[in-house]
Amino acid sequence: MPLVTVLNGPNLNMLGLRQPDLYGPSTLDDIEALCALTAEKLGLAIDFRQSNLEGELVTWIQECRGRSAGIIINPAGYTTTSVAILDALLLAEQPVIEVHITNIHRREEFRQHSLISKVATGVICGLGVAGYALALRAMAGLLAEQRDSD
Ligand code: DHK
Repeated sequence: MPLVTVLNGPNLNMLGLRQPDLYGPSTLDDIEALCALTAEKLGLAIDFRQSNLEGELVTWIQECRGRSAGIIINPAGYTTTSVAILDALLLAEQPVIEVHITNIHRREEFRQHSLISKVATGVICGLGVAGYALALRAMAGLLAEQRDSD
């Protein structure tokens, strides 16, 4: 089964408590369960992780090279600032889907300019935690296309 790495950036471990009016009531454990169920239906394996540390995320992305088939990432607060995460994603050489729970384009201006989008095949934002399941579906399609063209 192709392995998809699902990475979550800072403060996403606080979902459920964090501004539920914006981010909704689901916890990160709920999102992991949703991803596990969705991946199983799609015939994908997942490695689901969260870190508050930029360097740890960079190391995990480096480890994806040659290990996983695709990366789904909610870079959270590192979206607009992390050249290090951008560079790591570039060298992973696999499809990247960027997810945001909220619609960052309806929020403060400083949230709207994603560096990560420069390397993302696609971006899903504003659809709540369902965005993770949608990203997995899209990733299954991308990986199937890749397999067909090999
Ligand atoms: C999550 C965060 O932590 C914010 O820093 C982003 C994103 C938005 C989200 O919608 O999932 O600006």
